[in-house]
Amino acid sequence: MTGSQTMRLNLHSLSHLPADIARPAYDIGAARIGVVHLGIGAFHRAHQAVYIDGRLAAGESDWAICGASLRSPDTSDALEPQDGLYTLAIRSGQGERLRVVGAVRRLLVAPRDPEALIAAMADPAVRIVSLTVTEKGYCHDPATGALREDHPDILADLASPQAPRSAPGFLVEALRRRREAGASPFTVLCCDNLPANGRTVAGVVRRLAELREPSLGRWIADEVAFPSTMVDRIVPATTEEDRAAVAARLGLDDAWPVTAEPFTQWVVEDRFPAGRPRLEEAGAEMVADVAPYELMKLRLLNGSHSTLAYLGYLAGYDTVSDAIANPAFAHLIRGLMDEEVTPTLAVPPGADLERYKASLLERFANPALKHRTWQIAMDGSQKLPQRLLGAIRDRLAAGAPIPRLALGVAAWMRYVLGVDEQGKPIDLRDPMSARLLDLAQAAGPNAERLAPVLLEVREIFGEDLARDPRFAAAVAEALRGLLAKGARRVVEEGAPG
Ligand code: CS2
Repeated sequence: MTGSQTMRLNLHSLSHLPADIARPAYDIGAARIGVVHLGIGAFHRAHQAVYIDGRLAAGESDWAICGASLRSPDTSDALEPQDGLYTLAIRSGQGERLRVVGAVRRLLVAPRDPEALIAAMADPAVRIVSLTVTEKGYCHDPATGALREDHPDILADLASPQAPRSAPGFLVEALRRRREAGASPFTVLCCDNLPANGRTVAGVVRRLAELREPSLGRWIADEVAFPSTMVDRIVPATTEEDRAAVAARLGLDDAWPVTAEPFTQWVVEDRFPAGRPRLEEAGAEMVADVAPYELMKLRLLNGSHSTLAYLGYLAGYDTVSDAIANPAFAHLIRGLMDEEVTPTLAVPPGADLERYKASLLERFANPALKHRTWQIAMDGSQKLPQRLLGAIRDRLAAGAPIPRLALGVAAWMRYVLGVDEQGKPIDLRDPMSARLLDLAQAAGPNAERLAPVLLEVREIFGEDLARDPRFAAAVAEALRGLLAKGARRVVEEGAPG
């Protein structure tokens, strides 16, 4: 616990910071809002906001951020008394660097006042609306990318379009207002780990607009840019321990610091008709086509992450670094990347895949991060398609084997049973958890029943994969091993096949 006597981090106390803590080196009061960000969680604050902070410091004062929470008010409530300031703790085996970030100049809580958020997005000074609302926040079908027109939030947004709940609902209503006012649209910048994220969000937003008003759908299709992005930085959820450690170094309380690894990468398609900050000068890569970067990252980093999360959790490892410290886990992940994923990738211009993969293993091993396997295991139904199933489709099309990719999918199935290998309940967090648990528990711990029942979930596996006998056989075989021997033994004995 942090001491209740300690002063809070905010604009007044900033001057009390010890000299070794980096802080905004610009006139915070002069910064004007140019970006509205939906989903002001830890990832945004450790990633995009840091790039923007760099541009504010360089004198591009029109690009400060108004951050909105679409669900829980907790982050906004923590940062409001801090004038939007928070600490970023960058951690590695070599130690920790702290930096106070000033880019977030205004905070909004959408469910408390949806109108305030729409008005902020409709302000012509805002030229970018960026998003990190997690995969499930787009209300799309994970297998096809199409808007789920039966999603409860989408139904609610169609019934009360002026007081939306969903991210697509806010985008559509704010864009409608801008069109009505004769203002030019903002650029929509998706920063979530979705495949072709700009294109996917464009499809969802256009469809929702069309359902409201066909001409609005056409206007959005013609006028609004949705550049795709690849975002990368490992940002574990903040813990009480992190809060206490940061407060001890600041000599001030920060109710919601964020922790991250040193590595950071942002590859952005350069389509910003309404203008943008010079992100390239803050380290972002502005490119014509993000697709090869995105496939590389989603399949190598996130695919390995999800595989490590399910197998690692089942094997009793609390964090990614604990799991990867077992040489058999590191060997499995290296094999997954080299043998099964790399052949499905196009190498991005100038990238060195060998170096990239070696650096991923080092990043996973970062002992200072404490990135919980349970955290990464969340929302598997939304993550598997782009992380593992895309590579599986490419491998099957090439007639190539998939033992390690199938083991990742089987580990997710074993996890969805909802009890760990010691018989203790698993806190399964997934928007589809009720249905998945029902299906899995009815099938029971039997690979011949469990695998086919879960493969029938079309939102995850699509029409094609469920019917592919090679896929079904590989998953069932891996699942048999997991149920009979447990995850640790399966990994230590070597991947099946
Ligand atoms: C992780 C990602 O939680 C997860 O599912 O795989 O958040 C991962 O840490 C980031 O994508 C890294 O850029």
